[in-house]
Amino acid sequence: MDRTLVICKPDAVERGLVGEIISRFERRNLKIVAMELRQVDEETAARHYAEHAEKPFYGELIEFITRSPAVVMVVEGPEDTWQVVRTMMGATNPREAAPGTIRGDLGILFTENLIHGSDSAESAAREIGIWFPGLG
Ligand code: IDP
Ligand code: MG
Repeated sequence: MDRTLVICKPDAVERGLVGEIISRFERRNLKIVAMELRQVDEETAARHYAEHAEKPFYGELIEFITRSPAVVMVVEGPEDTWQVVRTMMGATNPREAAPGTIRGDLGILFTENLIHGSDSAESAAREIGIWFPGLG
């Protein structure tokens, strides 16, 4: 089996869309193998988004991801789960996200785009290690 990290960002929790997002994974026959509602601290946010530290939107991104609780989870499927989840998420900018995707159906803002999913197998391993260090 193959795992990826997903975060239902604070806007998803605030708007009550976590159930909708989880339902989509369940209907796709992906399994949730770890899940926690968590107030993200600045240090964890900085580790998670290290690749964006120099980007102009970084400050806004950290402020957003730490503003209220997020639901962090590990999702499992048969193979390339990160890719399946990314396809279900849609484009980063919800304005460009296709209808039928999570962002394309539910979102409209760039920073507040509801969901994070690892962007490669390597990212998935790194991010699962950050958020669920105890997970074998
Ligand atoms: P991803 O979440 O689709 O992998 P990344 O490029 O890794 O997209 O960016 C991380 C997050 O930073 C995005 O999900 C979004 O919340 C935010 N973000 C990315 N680019 C921009 C931008 O140009 N303006 C505002 N926010 C952005
Ligand atoms: Mg990314």
